[in-house]
Amino acid sequence: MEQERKTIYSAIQPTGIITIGNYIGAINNWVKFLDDFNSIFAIADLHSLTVRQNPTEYRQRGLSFFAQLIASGLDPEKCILYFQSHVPAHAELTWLLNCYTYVGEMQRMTQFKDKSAKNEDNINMGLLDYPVLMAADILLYQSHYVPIGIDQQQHMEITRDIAIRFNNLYGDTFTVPEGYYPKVGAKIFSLQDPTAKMSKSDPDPNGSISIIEEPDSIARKIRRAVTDSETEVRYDVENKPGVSNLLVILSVMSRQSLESVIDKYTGYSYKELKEAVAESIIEHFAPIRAEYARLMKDKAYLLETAKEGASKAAYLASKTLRKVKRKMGLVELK
Ligand code: AQP
Repeated sequence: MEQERKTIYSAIQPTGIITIGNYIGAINNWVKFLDDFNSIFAIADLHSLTVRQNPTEYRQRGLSFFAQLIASGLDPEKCILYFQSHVPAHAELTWLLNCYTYVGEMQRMTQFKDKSAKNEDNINMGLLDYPVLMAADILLYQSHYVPIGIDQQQHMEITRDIAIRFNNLYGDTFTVPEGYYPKVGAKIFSLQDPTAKMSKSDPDPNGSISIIEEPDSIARKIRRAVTDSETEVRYDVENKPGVSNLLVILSVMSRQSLESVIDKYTGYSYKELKEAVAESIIEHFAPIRAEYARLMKDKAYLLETAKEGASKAAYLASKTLRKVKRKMGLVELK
């Protein structure tokens, strides 16, 4: 029975804060999959080295993110949860796949262009190669589905291209994965600029909310959220992106369909909507905040869990890596 289960894989970079955007677009779906899939989740700590990190903060943030994922419901008994840097196969497969990926393809990636513009003095090879590392992450585990936000769709497509290209050359080697995007909340927008993605590393703290944020701060940020010059609530993504974003957040946070939230709040004042949104976020994350605080007091448990996760991931990854090397004609040691 166990062998028939499909595999899901996803990861999060330990930069900035885990936002309600990351939660709604990705983590919330990871949790829903746990019981029915072989589930593998990583802290993508090699990916975020493409941007300069302060080592002391980076180490602390890595562990904090790990605890936030467990607190969000990623029970390590039900999934493999690990740090990407603890499984060397990711870097190794990246090199091998680099030889099947074209520079032009990488230069065309929107994220590469955006991040190059933001880091003009540090357009490093890692930034260009980021999608190949992501392809290696996913393909190492023969993943069927990758639950992610819509911002990662382009990288998902290149992952599929690389897998298909390799399979065409060498015969079936990789499962060709599919992106899985939530029907509601695939892209949560900044509270300060509702046309831009809510971002983990937004320098404006009022644009995003962390999943472990203090209730007072959540209420304040929602009160200040940018809407428009009208006064009544209406769902209209084109003309009222701020209000529509709040309705989407309310729907996921209160575990109600978007339709029923729209039905209920259409015609309400912005103040009333904002109060309901703030309350729903505070309520949704209260148990997660409490569990996070508890976990952070038990560093030994976190490190032991990370070690066990890495060892399970490394075992699976090594099987794919051996297969890839064999197909490519690298000499095997018995
Ligand atoms: N605003 C969002 N709405 C829905 N899903 C989102 N995701 C990210 N932002 C939103 C999804 O969260 C997962 C982890 O993404 P990531 O680690 O690449 O982080 P990020 O938030 O996308 O990072 P930023 O904002 O670009 O900041 P940096 O990289 O500078 O730290 C992914 O599944 C993503 O789709």
